[in-house]
Amino acid sequence: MSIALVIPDRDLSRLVAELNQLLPGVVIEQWPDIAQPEQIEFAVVWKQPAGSLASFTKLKAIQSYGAGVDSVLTDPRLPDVPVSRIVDPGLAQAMVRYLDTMVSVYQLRLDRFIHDQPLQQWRPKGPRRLETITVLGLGVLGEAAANHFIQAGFQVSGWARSAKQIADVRCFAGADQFAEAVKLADVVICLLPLTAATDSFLNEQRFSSFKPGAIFINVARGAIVDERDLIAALDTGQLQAACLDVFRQEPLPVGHPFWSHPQLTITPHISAVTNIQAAARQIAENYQRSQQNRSLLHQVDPQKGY
Ligand code: NDP
Ligand code: OXD
Repeated sequence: MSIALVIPDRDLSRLVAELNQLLPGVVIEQWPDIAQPEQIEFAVVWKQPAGSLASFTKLKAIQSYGAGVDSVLTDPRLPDVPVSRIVDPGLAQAMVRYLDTMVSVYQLRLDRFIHDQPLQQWRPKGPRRLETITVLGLGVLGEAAANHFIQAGFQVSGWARSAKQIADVRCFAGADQFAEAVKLADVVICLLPLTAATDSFLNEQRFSSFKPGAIFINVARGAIVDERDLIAALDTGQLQAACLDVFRQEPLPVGHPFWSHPQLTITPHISAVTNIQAAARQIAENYQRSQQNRSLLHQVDPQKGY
């Protein structure tokens, strides 16, 4: 009856303390210091090294320590057990707050004024007119974002794999309807999962479907975007600006062209950070469910990749 935390390079003391309280008597071990791998029945993982779960021969379930599972499912030696992810209203709230803030930043042209400050340039200009928003991905986070921007008075479209009905949101589905979904948007927000189908999906061809001069915000995964094509779209003015919270390689390497691009605003993957208490409650619940051979909360479909 042991849980392994396979979450490298993080201080896990608060998570361990929460889990000890919620699951008294259950042994919590931290990878790589796993005394008896054959006793591990439940693994909590985030960017686990490939093959690190392979020695857990009694594993019943895997819990991602985040909302995304891309880094979990790409492990070629992942045990064949159910995988679940964190779904937390607090996480959605944090994401909506970040997106709302960034849209205000662009409305007020703060991106330009912050850029002008070290140059000592005084270039006043009125707010940008941003009226239409398209959200790519209408899952837990995308739907929360779409609903928020409807309430805030924007015209909102959304795009997902399957058809959706969300009050006041123009919903589009499937690759055939992508261009239609984005063509009128002043701001396009990416909240897609990273899967085989979305890897490098936002490339030159897709950016060319955007409204000329659109603003792009990526809070999903860096690898959904073709980096060179994004820079080219900024350089030609097809995109007037972009905000990136996520990157193909994190931390974003020193010297990467994104750091110094004047039309880019960068944040270090902080738009919606996993809340330790909320995550611990879901981990405890799913651990108990796995012990009782019940289905897990927020289980993902490995075939779809999310
Ligand atoms: P969900 O799984 O709830 O939703 C995913 C959405 O994307 C669904 O609407 C799905 O369509 C759609 N989708 C998936 N594949 C495709 C495709 N090929 N074409 C069109 N639409 C597609 O995910 P969440 O909303 O919870 O999270 C989204 C992502 O946000 C996570 O995967 C994670 O990578 C990222 N994230 C980033 C954080 C950060 O701090 N930056 C924090 C948390 C999450 P359908 O509904 O039809 O299945
Ligand atoms: C997540 C993330 O997927 O933090 O939860 O990116």
